[in-house]
Amino acid sequence: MTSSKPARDCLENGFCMLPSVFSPAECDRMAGMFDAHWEAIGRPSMQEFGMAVHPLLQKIPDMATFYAKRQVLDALAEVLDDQPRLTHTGARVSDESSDARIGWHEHYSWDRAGLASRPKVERVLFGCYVRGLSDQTGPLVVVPRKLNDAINPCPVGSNDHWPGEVAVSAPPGSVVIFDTALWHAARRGTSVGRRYLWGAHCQGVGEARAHPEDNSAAHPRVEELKKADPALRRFIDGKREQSATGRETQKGGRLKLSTLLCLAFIASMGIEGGDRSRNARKKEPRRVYPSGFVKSAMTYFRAVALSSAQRA
Ligand SMILES: O=C(O)CCC(=O)C(=O)O
Repeated sequence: MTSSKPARDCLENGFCMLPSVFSPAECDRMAGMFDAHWEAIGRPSMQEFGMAVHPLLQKIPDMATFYAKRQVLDALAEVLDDQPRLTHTGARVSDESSDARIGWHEHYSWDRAGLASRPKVERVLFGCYVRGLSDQTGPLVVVPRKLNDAINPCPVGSNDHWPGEVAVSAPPGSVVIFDTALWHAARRGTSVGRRYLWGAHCQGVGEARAHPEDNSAAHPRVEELKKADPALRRFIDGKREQSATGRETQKGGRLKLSTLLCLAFIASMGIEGGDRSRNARKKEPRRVYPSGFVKSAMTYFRAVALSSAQRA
């Protein structure tokens, strides 16, 4: 189990916030894609729920360019304690004419009896709040929970204040990751304008259970983008990254530096080249360290780079 802040926050509170993951220019591009989609489908009313876009990657496939953001993938890997796999994509665009609130709900859907003993968060949602979260833009509201807490019934009306609730605030372009077991709601903002939320559900590659909200990202344009971005391909296809030694890597597919150095050092014992005859050894004693170590480390890193390039 990891001690990164996102993972600790999710274990302790059921959610974490990654501030300003996306730049203002990226946020404007996202908003532009949603505005263009709204035009293309005949300018639907934003009343009640707003414009729901599900599955997002089938409706606006170019949004896939934002899904394999390194910082988000790393945090997901820490929270899930496994390499993340994309299982659902969706979005909601709302404005001042939409409902004042989305009522309390959670997305757990699996056997609740297992919550008390589960060793980790098995499935999360992540949402990117393009214009941020505040009273003005409309906050996400959550009831913090610990990993092994039960999901108790909502003690208040769906749109009522829940004692202990927390309104999450975040700057534009931030991402909130939260446990599917977290009770949450959302409020309309006090300002005029569109509130853009897009995101996903994710599980670890090792978590095979189906979920009623799973949806597909299959689309020819997404296939093209996957070819151009191996991280996106791994995220959508849920394939573990292979290391240069052919072994599956864990979490976000990254090998730890300490592991690489150890392997390189062990390899250095057998890679010393040159003339090893008795005479040659007499003339110039064999130097195993550091030259052999450096050489084999370079060989190993070259193999890692080559294997990454081949996979790409
Ligand atoms: O609009 C929001 O901030 C909440 C979204 C939500 O309830 C959900 O993604 O399940």
